[in-house]
Amino acid sequence: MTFTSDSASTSFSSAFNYSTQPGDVVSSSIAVFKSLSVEDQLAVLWYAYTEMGRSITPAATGAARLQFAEGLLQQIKQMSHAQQLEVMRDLAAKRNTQFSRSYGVLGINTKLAFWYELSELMVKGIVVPVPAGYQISRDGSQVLSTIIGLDFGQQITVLRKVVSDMGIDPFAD
Ligand code: 45D
Repeated sequence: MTFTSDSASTSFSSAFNYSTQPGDVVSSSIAVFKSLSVEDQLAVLWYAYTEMGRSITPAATGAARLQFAEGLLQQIKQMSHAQQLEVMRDLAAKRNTQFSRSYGVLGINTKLAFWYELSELMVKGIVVPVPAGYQISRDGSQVLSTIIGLDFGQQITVLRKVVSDMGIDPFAD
């Protein structure tokens, strides 16, 4: 047996062993999140941020990697609220735009830092707010409360996965 298949089966079986453990909640949260409408995905991200805000801040502040997202954030700041919403919808819907392609080349932590910064800009009133009466779907509220109930490391795992799947990777076929 080659080294490669050996180590592959090791990681597979350890994933299998954890299948009744919280890892299940993490992967089902990711699956449910991806099945949501684009609107609900954005709303769930926002509400997750409002719940997690205090725990994220120390980890995310001073993230030097934000410099790689600076151009995109500057563009967002120049846009109308309607355009800002359109850009976020394009990212979540994986619509092939210049913005989605620029986002796609960012590293995962930079993508997280980008969304974190957007939330901060929302708090400051620079980025379009979620409408006060926005009605989130049942699946959306369920996945949101699941995410809120996860420990911080699991929350990061879910968030990394969902934001890394947004946008367009210009180098993928
Ligand atoms: O009109 O670098 C709707 C660590 C409805 C450490 C809408 C980290 C219609 C390393 C679509 C709802 C890994 C900890 C409008 C970093 C409608 C490191 C509007 C982690 C207007 C960075 C919706 C960082 C809108 C982390 C505007 C965990 C929605 C960062 C906007 C987490 C939603 C960041 C936004 C999160 C959500 C950011 C902007 C969760 C942003 C969420």
